[in-house]
Amino acid sequence: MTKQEWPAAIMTETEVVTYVKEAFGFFNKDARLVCKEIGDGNLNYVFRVHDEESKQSLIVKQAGPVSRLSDEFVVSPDRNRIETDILRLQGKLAPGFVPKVYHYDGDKNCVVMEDLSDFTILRTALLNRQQFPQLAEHLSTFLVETLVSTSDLVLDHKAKKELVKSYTNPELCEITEDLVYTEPFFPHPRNDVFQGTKSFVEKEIWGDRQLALETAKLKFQFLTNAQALLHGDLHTGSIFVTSTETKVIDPEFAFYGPAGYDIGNIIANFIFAYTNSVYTSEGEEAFQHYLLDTIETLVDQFKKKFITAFQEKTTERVAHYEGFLEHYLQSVLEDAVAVVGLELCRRIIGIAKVVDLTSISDSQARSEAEIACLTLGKTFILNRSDYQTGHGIVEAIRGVGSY
Ligand code: SR1
Ligand code: MG
Repeated sequence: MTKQEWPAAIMTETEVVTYVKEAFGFFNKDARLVCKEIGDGNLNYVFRVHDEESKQSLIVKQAGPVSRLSDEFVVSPDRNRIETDILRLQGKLAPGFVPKVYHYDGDKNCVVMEDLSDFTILRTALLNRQQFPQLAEHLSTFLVETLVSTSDLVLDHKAKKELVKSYTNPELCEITEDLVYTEPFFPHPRNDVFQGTKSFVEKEIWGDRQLALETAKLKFQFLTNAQALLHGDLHTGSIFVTSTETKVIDPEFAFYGPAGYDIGNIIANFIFAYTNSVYTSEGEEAFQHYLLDTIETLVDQFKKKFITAFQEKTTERVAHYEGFLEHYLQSVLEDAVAVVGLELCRRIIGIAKVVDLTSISDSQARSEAEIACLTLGKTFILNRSDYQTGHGIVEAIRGVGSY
């Protein structure tokens, strides 16, 4: 399907009100509804609709034929069907960790879901130095429950292949293949490097042939290893939090890929929050300690829960052979560490930035912060098999720059 053939009609706020009243029927016909477009992501339109009287509310998320970031990215609105299906599946595998889905409309390419406006986006909360003591527990549970139960360890292999078909997501995968695995590692025209960071990137990233080779190996791993059903874009902007709850949103990049991808992605984004604190503020040691502790606990709890889930849920006979569990877990962690490195590099060199770094207003501090992340990213890509514990990963972070 070409860009021109896709239905492009993004609803106006007024049309969304009519839609939820008439087509979907969640509110009373005479309810006084207020609608506001609140999307701040790179791809979709997100409308919050609320009834001023009853205080009931919901979210309508609509997919257009191109990304909001740039119409260079032509992306199938089928991502909305994938998002709906995976939210329903994750709601069963990891109850309480995703928003409820009320309705999916394949003609309008929209999904209607629970409004989480009592929650805060984790990236914003961390930039405001808020702490969430249960975050690592919650995220390690979510990761293990969604990754192990969708893998060949647990599922009948024919049933799993049906899921692989259903979650084939070529356009969204192509974005990741390009923006995460390819463009950042050579002088691609779409890259956008901060002036003070440029000479480091030219010499230490683009000039390093061993690094290029390792990214090629990792790209082929991403292209070919249909290991588990991934969220596919699990950064701190895809997580909503309160002091007691964690909800994972926005799984439109979902597909069958290497299980380490989601784990590595979230760790890298914790490192961006940590970097923001180190390079913009004095006297935030307690907050920085919290973030490093969250990374360490996330990795170690993931390992612990993974071992339990593997032992309790694995149905594949040969996976019980002595040594296989250790082999499997080690390779997942190796992939995760590599993805930490890729994500650290691509958010600095590539087109899709993170506010944790772009908001550092002092130019020298920003360059130093970015170079620290790139140095760490390179280490994690090149030496990915050396980090098998939360402590090891945190020690590597502490060993770089002003960290
Ligand atoms: C064109 S989309 C750019 C980035 O935003 C998404 O959240 C993904 O991370 C993607 O790489
Ligand atoms: Mg998103």
